[in-house]
Amino acid sequence: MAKKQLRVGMVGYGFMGRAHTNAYKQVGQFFPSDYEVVLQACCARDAGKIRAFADQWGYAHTETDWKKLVARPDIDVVDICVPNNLHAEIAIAAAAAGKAILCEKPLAMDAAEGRTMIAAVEAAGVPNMVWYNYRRIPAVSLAKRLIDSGRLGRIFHYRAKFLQDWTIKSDLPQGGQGLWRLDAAAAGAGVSGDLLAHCIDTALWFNGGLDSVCAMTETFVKERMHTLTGKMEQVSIDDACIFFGKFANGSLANFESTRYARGHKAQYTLEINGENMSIFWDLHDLHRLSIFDYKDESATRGWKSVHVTDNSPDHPYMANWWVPGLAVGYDTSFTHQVADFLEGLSTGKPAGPTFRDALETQLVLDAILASAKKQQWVSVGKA
Ligand code: SOE
Repeated sequence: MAKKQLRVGMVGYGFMGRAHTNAYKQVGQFFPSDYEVVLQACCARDAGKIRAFADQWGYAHTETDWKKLVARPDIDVVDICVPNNLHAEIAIAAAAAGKAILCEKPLAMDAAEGRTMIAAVEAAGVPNMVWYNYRRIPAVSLAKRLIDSGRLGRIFHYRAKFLQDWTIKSDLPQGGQGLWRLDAAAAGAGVSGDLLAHCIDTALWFNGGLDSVCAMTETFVKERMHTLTGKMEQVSIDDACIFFGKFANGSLANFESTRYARGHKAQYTLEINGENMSIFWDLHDLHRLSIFDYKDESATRGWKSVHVTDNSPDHPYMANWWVPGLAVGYDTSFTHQVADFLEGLSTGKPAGPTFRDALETQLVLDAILASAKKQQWVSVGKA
């Protein structure tokens, strides 16, 4: 039977543009579905750069104005992988044009802006999703299954950190390609929105809502040259953010993120401690899940390291890859996300996180920044 086409129009072509496009190219081979994903058009302001990207990755057409891309009748889904301050405008226009939307994280600059995006996609009735890709690392998805099975018992603690070191140099400019993450006008926030957003998304998915938070942020380098103005300008993003919190289920939260942890490139770790079981995961060893099961016999009880590479359905997504024992990587979390999105289109049961799901993370981010500013505990807003 002929497959339905899902014609992608991508806005942006940076690191995430490559990660998403790689997923679109892989998905049909490894996760066959009712849909054929077509790389129809990509868009960026620089005509030469976007042409080179299109040629390298196989997009049929290019545009230099996102409004023209969104208006194209030959596009079914708009993929937004541009700086955070552009998400809302593009998403709202794409929804009005009846396009499905896949939006990079975090959803918006803040929860208020996120709500306008939700109103737009829900009024238009268009499928929507946010690229919180780490949910779909097989070991992380397996952790979710274990938590949902109730085997952990009462949950006491949730702990996560995301450490990097790429902004330590004080002469690194802010603004422009890649470096927009250091410019508050483009990014909204620093490590909280960029890195902790991932940790928060996974935490809420695993352990339910956070009720209140108490945060501390720091900006270590106060001024940086702005690539676009050529002048030294104040840095207003959080370079580091640490927060505590209380989940609605009574468990305690402990989160940390920084781009100043020398030697750590992308160390995202999470741990959840329940009365019967603890689970630990580390992005630097992403196919392993560490599990301590108190119900194991006492003589041999201890932490075990499960290599989540069995090609049985017990190991999420792995049956579609290689033979047992052979790992897949970071890139495939995006492929899995597209596979789930397509399944959601086929079944009518949307895969998460939808824009509405991602609002929960945005509300926690708003509460963290407010708490750090006020130097007080803050209640997390309700969706
Ligand atoms: C920042 O360095 C970054 O690229 C984030 O923007 C991504 O979301 C994260 O997955 C890896 O680090």
